[in-house]
Amino acid sequence: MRVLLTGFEPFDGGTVNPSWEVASALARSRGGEVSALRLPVSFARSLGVLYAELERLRPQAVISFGLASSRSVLTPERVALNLDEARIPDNDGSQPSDIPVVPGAPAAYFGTLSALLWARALEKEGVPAQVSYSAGTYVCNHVFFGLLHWQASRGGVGGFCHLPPFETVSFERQTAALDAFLGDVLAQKFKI
Ligand code: PCA
Repeated sequence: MRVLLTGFEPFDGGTVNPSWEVASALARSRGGEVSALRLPVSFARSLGVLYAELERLRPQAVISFGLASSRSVLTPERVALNLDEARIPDNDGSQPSDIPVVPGAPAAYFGTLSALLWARALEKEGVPAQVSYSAGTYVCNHVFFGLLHWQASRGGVGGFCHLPPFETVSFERQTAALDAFLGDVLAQKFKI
């Protein structure tokens, strides 16, 4: 089974984005069927980069990560909204307001990798986790919605997890817990 992990470049003045650190570390240690893709924090460019890799790789599962700097636990996301509403400019200086991610697409999609089982699996590995019912309306939600929209017609399952800063939950703890979850996904424990 091919699994694609995605993380983001730094944004909002940050120098490191934990989502890319974790995604790339997981892909490095697993290798083979697991690969990682770094996405720009850009409303205009992120989905083009993602879609090119999805076409090339045709992964059965895509697991995406983003930083939620104000959260203190790992939060698998339940839902993606068809809405861009940027509180701050993206890395291109663009700040869309009240526009759809994909015009004419449904108002929302549910993630197709169970956020509930994901959160439970992470807690079992000893990291704090909680299902989130809003991925926000910034670039993370944009990518999650775009991913689920692509998969709705072409197949594959998609999940998104917001990660807290490493000062709150260390790189080692986040990576170890997510690696165990990835093992469950690869062992097809999630009906993929
Ligand atoms: N977090 C932002 C975008 C990139 C990232 O890592 C978000 O939550 O939308």
